[in-house]
Amino acid sequence: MTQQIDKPNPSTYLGKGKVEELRDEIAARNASLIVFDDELSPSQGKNIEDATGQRVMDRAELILDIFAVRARSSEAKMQVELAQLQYMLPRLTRMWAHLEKFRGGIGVRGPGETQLETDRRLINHRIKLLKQRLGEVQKSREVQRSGRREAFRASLVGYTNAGKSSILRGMGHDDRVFVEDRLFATLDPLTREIDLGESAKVLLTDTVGFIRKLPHNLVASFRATLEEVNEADLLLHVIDASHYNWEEQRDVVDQVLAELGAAEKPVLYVFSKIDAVPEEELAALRVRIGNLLPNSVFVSAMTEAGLDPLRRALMATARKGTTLEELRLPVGDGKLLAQIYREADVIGQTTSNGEIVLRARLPESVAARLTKAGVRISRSS
Ligand SMILES: Nc1nc2c(ncn2[C@@H]2O[C@H](COP(=O)(O)OP(=O)(O)OP(=O)(O)O)[C@@H](O)[C@H]2O)c(=O)[nH]1
Ligand SMILES: [Mg+2]
Repeated sequence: MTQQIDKPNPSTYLGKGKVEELRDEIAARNASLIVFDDELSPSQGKNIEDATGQRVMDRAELILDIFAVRARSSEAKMQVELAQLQYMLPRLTRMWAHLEKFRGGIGVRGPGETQLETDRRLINHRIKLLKQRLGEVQKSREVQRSGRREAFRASLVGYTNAGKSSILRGMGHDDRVFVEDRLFATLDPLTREIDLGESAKVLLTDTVGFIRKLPHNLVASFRATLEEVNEADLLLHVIDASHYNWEEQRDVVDQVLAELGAAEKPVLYVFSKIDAVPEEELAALRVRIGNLLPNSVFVSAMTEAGLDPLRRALMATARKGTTLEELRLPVGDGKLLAQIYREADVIGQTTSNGEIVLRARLPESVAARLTKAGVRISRSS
């Protein structure tokens, strides 16, 4: 059911006549649940329930429900529970009414003020506890993260179902990455080390998908997870090129990124699922995007080669900020030599005057560490 209206009615969202229409519709269809594709205020939800006699769910509650079903890790579960409790708090009176109805008592009185107060206190207590625990999880993750600070990091972000996990799966050759044709298949961030070849590596992180009108509680409680985004050197904004509405989806993602304080991050736009776009359309899209968003690549996760443009772009970016150096170390220090090959992009190796001389690309941080380990480094011409 839709309605043209200047602005939603503050007490019933729909206009008065529409509410009556809705009531008739419910009776005619014998419906037991009403879902609104928008967020309702607590009183709007209650008033519509009172007027129709049926359970009302708004967009936020529905999204929270889906999240609750998908949550796997204890962190994701805590984040969802926190968001659900925050959603519930101002709606407690109504939630109680459902409970009473469910028990089926005739003339059962409401819980009364004192019971409501108790519940409110309990919920507030639980919210505090969850926030505390999530804070601890976040701290331990920061410790983990500091261990991999040296590496070049990229985060996959984008609208839900855009193909983020498929890209991680394809790039990492890892079938354990969960992919499914459903909303919010991924809730927990997942990081894989991706070998780009020529000893260039990137830490690629998959994140929860965004959606239009994402409930605010949810954004807030997933902030810790999405901090991965703020840690990244580069954001890979995945856009489903086969979706008729990809432009709006892109705007939504940009908005959420701005809310997360990540609007200034370098972004590479990754147009995905191009195998599902008709050829002429794709050609036109490439031309248009080439002018609009020059820093973009077109990929498909369906074939190995389909991801090559992304590999090349990542390689180029990973190389920026690295310089070509000449490295000298004593012949025979196999351990040090192995470390160099592991951490730098070695281009050539010779021996001169009892020393191994390497030409290699490496970031400052690695150069500093190798110098400490006994390698002599000078800028190569
Ligand atoms: N045709 C085609 N389908 C794809 C491609 N990449 C992903 N898909 C399909 O799109 C759906 C969503 O893919 P996911 O990788 O799970 O998407 P996601 O962005 O991780 O989704 P969420 O985790 O829910 O946010 C799945 O059914 C995939 O099989 C592609 O390159 N081509
Ligand atoms: Mg996913």
